[in-house]
Amino acid sequence: MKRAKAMKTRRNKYGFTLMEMLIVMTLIVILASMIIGVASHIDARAKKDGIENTFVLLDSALQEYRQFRDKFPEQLEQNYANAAAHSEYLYNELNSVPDSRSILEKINNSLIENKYAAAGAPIAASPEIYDPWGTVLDYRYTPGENFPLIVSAGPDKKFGTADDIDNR
Ligand SMILES: [Ca+2]
Repeated sequence: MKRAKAMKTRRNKYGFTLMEMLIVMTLIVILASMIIGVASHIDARAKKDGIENTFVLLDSALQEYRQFRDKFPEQLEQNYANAAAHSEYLYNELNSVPDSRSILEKINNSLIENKYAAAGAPIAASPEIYDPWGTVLDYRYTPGENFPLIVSAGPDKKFGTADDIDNR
C-alpha cells in the first residue's frame, strides 16, 4: 500500500503524477468521443441533405420526362427486392429524354453505379441510382397516381422500415 502510494505521487520525467496522467487521458477520451459524436451528426445531416437534393433533381427530371413523353415512366411492381432493376429502369428512361438527361447529369457521380457502362451492356451493368448510405433507390409509378414514388432505404439500409425516406 505504501509502495502504491509512492508510485502515485512519484513524478515522471515530464513532472506529472500517475493520477494527473489518468485525468488528462480521461479528458482526451471524453473530448474525442464528443468530436466523434459531432462528426457523425454532421455526416448524418450531410447524407440527409444529399438524398433530398437527389430527390429534387429526380423530381424535376421526371417533370421534364412527362413534358416530353406526356406520361411518367411506368413501374407497377411493388417489390423492394427488385429495387436495382427499378432504379436501372428509371435511369434509362430519364436518360432517353434530353432535358431529363441534363438534370440526371447533375446528380453526384458517387451516387450512380455503372454510369459509364457501354451502350448495349446487359441490364445488370446499366447505371443505377444510389442513396448516400449505399443502397439502390426504388422507383414505382402506377398510371393514375399524381407523381412517381422514389424510395431510399435510409440510414439502416433496409426497405420498409421507419427511417425510409421518399420524394413525396
Ligand atoms: Ca430503412
